[in-house]
Amino acid sequence: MAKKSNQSKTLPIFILNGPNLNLLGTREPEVYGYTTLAQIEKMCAAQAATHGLSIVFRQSNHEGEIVDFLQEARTGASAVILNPAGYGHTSIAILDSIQMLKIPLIEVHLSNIHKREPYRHHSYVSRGATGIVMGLGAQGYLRAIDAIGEILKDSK
Ligand code: CA2
Repeated sequence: MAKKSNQSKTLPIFILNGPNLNLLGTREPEVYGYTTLAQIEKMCAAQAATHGLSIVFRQSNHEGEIVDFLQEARTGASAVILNPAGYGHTSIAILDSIQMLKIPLIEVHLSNIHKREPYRHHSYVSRGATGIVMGLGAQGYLRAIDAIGEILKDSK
Protein backbone atom coordinates (compact mmCIF):
# COMPACT_ATOMS: atom_id res chain seq x y z
CA MET A 1 0.00 0.00 0.00
CA ALA A 2 1.26 3.48 -0.83
CA LYS A 3 2.65 5.36 2.16
CA LYS A 4 0.76 8.51 3.17
CA SER A 5 2.86 11.69 2.94
CA ASN A 6 3.15 13.85 6.06
CA GLN A 7 3.52 16.97 3.91
CA SER A 8 0.20 18.81 3.65
CA LYS A 9 -0.12 20.84 0.47
CA THR A 10 -1.21 24.45 0.93
CA LEU A 11 -4.68 25.04 -0.47
CA PRO A 12 -4.88 27.45 -3.44
CA ILE A 13 -5.46 31.18 -3.22
CA PHE A 14 -8.91 31.96 -4.59
CA ILE A 15 -8.72 35.08 -6.79
CA LEU A 16 -12.28 36.30 -7.31
CA ASN A 17 -13.40 39.04 -9.65
CA GLY A 18 -16.74 40.81 -9.74
CA PRO A 19 -19.01 42.21 -12.42
CA ASN A 20 -17.72 43.57 -15.73
CA LEU A 21 -14.10 42.70 -15.03
CA ASN A 22 -14.40 40.16 -17.88
CA LEU A 23 -14.32 43.23 -20.15
CA LEU A 24 -10.97 44.52 -18.88
CA GLY A 25 -8.63 45.79 -21.58
CA THR A 26 -11.45 46.48 -24.01
CA ARG A 27 -12.92 49.74 -22.62
CA GLU A 28 -11.80 52.66 -20.41
CA PRO A 29 -8.08 51.78 -20.55
CA GLU A 30 -7.27 55.21 -19.07
CA VAL A 31 -8.95 54.04 -15.82
CA TYR A 32 -8.37 50.27 -15.82
CA GLY A 33 -5.35 49.76 -18.10
CA TYR A 34 -4.86 47.59 -21.18
CA THR A 35 -4.28 44.26 -19.44
CA THR A 36 -7.05 41.70 -19.96
CA LEU A 37 -8.40 39.49 -17.19
CA ALA A 38 -6.92 36.43 -18.93
CA GLN A 39 -3.50 38.12 -18.83
CA ILE A 40 -3.96 38.97 -15.14
CA GLU A 41 -4.76 35.32 -14.44
CA LYS A 42 -1.49 34.21 -16.09
CA MET A 43 0.49 36.86 -14.20
CA CYS A 44 -1.10 35.76 -10.92
CA ALA A 45 -0.36 32.07 -11.51
CA ALA A 46 3.31 32.90 -12.19
CA GLN A 47 3.56 35.18 -9.13
CA ALA A 48 1.91 32.62 -6.85
CA ALA A 49 4.36 29.98 -8.08
CA THR A 50 7.28 32.15 -6.85
CA HIS A 51 5.82 31.66 -3.35
CA GLY A 52 5.19 27.93 -3.92
CA LEU A 53 1.46 28.65 -4.10
CA SER A 54 -1.29 27.90 -6.62
CA ILE A 55 -4.41 29.83 -7.59
CA VAL A 56 -8.02 29.30 -8.54
CA PHE A 57 -9.07 32.31 -10.65
CA ARG A 58 -12.74 33.16 -11.19
CA GLN A 59 -14.98 35.98 -12.41
CA SER A 60 -18.72 36.42 -12.06
CA ASN A 61 -21.26 39.08 -12.94
CA HIS A 62 -23.65 37.67 -10.33
CA GLU A 63 -23.65 38.59 -6.64
CA GLY A 64 -24.96 35.20 -5.48
CA GLU A 65 -22.26 33.37 -7.42
CA ILE A 66 -19.59 35.44 -5.68
CA VAL A 67 -21.22 34.47 -2.36
CA ASP A 68 -21.01 30.80 -3.49
CA PHE A 69 -17.29 31.19 -4.35
CA LEU A 70 -16.63 32.74 -0.92
CA GLN A 71 -18.45 29.88 0.80
CA GLU A 72 -16.37 27.41 -1.20
CA ALA A 73 -13.24 29.26 -0.04
CA ARG A 74 -14.05 28.39 3.60
CA THR A 75 -12.80 24.84 3.03
CA GLY A 76 -11.09 25.08 -0.36
CA ALA A 77 -8.71 28.03 -0.09
CA SER A 78 -5.78 29.18 2.04
CA ALA A 79 -6.56 32.85 1.31
CA VAL A 80 -8.73 35.00 -0.94
CA ILE A 81 -8.00 37.96 -3.19
CA LEU A 82 -11.21 39.73 -4.11
CA ASN A 83 -11.87 42.53 -6.56
CA PRO A 84 -15.58 42.94 -5.85
CA ALA A 85 -15.90 45.62 -8.57
CA GLY A 86 -19.20 47.51 -8.22
CA TYR A 87 -20.49 45.08 -5.54
CA GLY A 88 -17.87 46.37 -3.11
CA HIS A 89 -19.89 49.55 -2.83
CA THR A 90 -23.28 47.87 -2.39
CA SER A 91 -23.18 44.30 -1.12
CA ILE A 92 -23.81 43.44 2.51
CA ALA A 93 -24.32 39.80 1.38
CA ILE A 94 -20.72 39.66 0.15
CA LEU A 95 -19.49 41.26 3.40
CA ASP A 96 -21.46 38.66 5.41
CA SER A 97 -19.76 35.85 3.43
CA ILE A 98 -16.33 37.41 4.03
CA GLN A 99 -17.00 37.64 7.75
CA MET A 100 -17.61 33.87 7.80
CA LEU A 101 -14.08 33.22 6.49
CA LYS A 102 -11.28 32.25 8.85
CA ILE A 103 -8.56 32.88 6.25
CA PRO A 104 -6.90 36.13 5.07
CA LEU A 105 -8.71 38.15 2.40
CA ILE A 106 -7.09 40.98 0.47
CA GLU A 107 -9.39 43.44 -1.34
CA VAL A 108 -7.97 44.66 -4.65
CA HIS A 109 -9.08 47.53 -6.87
CA LEU A 110 -7.29 48.41 -10.09
CA SER A 111 -8.10 52.09 -9.62
CA ASN A 112 -7.76 54.25 -6.50
CA ILE A 113 -11.42 54.40 -5.55
CA HIS A 114 -10.78 57.43 -3.28
CA LYS A 115 -9.68 59.53 -6.27
CA ARG A 116 -12.92 58.78 -8.06
CA GLU A 117 -16.63 59.60 -7.71
CA PRO A 118 -17.89 59.89 -4.09
CA TYR A 119 -20.18 56.84 -4.50
CA ARG A 120 -17.05 54.69 -4.98
CA HIS A 121 -15.33 55.90 -1.80
CA HIS A 122 -17.09 53.46 0.53
CA SER A 123 -16.51 49.71 0.32
CA TYR A 124 -18.46 47.21 2.46
CA VAL A 125 -15.77 44.64 1.64
CA SER A 126 -13.09 46.75 3.37
CA ARG A 127 -14.74 46.14 6.75
CA GLY A 128 -14.02 42.41 6.41
CA ALA A 129 -10.68 42.59 4.58
CA THR A 130 -7.31 41.76 6.09
CA GLY A 131 -5.75 44.37 3.79
CA ILE A 132 -6.47 46.48 0.73
CA VAL A 133 -4.46 47.20 -2.43
CA MET A 134 -5.74 49.86 -4.83
CA GLY A 135 -4.60 52.17 -7.59
CA LEU A 136 -1.78 49.95 -8.85
CA GLY A 137 -3.62 48.49 -11.84
CA ALA A 138 -2.97 44.81 -12.61
CA GLN A 139 0.19 44.97 -10.46
CA GLY A 140 -2.10 45.24 -7.43
CA TYR A 141 -3.05 41.56 -7.76
CA LEU A 142 0.62 40.59 -7.68
CA ARG A 143 1.29 42.69 -4.60
CA ALA A 144 -1.71 41.06 -2.90
CA ILE A 145 -0.24 37.63 -3.70
CA ASP A 146 3.08 38.75 -2.17
CA ALA A 147 1.27 39.87 0.99
CA ILE A 148 -0.54 36.52 1.21
CA GLY A 149 2.76 34.68 0.65
CA GLU A 150 4.20 36.49 3.68
CA ILE A 151 1.09 36.04 5.84
CA LEU A 152 0.92 32.28 5.13
CA LYS A 153 4.67 31.87 5.73
CA ASP A 154 4.39 33.66 9.08
CA SER A 155 1.44 31.49 10.13
CA LYS A 156 3.31 28.18 9.57
O1 CA2 B 1 -10.86 49.74 -9.72
C1 CA2 B 1 -11.44 48.64 -9.63
O2 CA2 B 1 -10.85 47.57 -9.72
C2 CA2 B 1 -12.96 48.61 -9.44
O3 CA2 B 1 -13.26 47.54 -8.56
C3 CA2 B 1 -13.54 48.35 -10.83
C4 CA2 B 1 -15.08 48.41 -10.84
C5 CA2 B 1 -15.61 49.68 -10.18
O4 CA2 B 1 -17.02 49.61 -10.08
C6 CA2 B 1 -15.02 49.89 -8.80
O5 CA2 B 1 -15.49 51.12 -8.30
C7 CA2 B 1 -13.50 49.90 -8.84
C8 CA2 B 1 -15.60 48.39 -12.28
C9 CA2 B 1 -15.19 47.19 -13.06
C10 CA2 B 1 -15.65 47.45 -14.45
O6 CA2 B 1 -14.70 46.93 -15.32
C11 CA2 B 1 -14.61 47.46 -16.55
C12 CA2 B 1 -13.83 46.75 -17.42
C13 CA2 B 1 -13.66 47.22 -18.70
C14 CA2 B 1 -14.26 48.38 -19.10
C15 CA2 B 1 -15.04 49.08 -18.23
C16 CA2 B 1 -15.22 48.61 -16.94
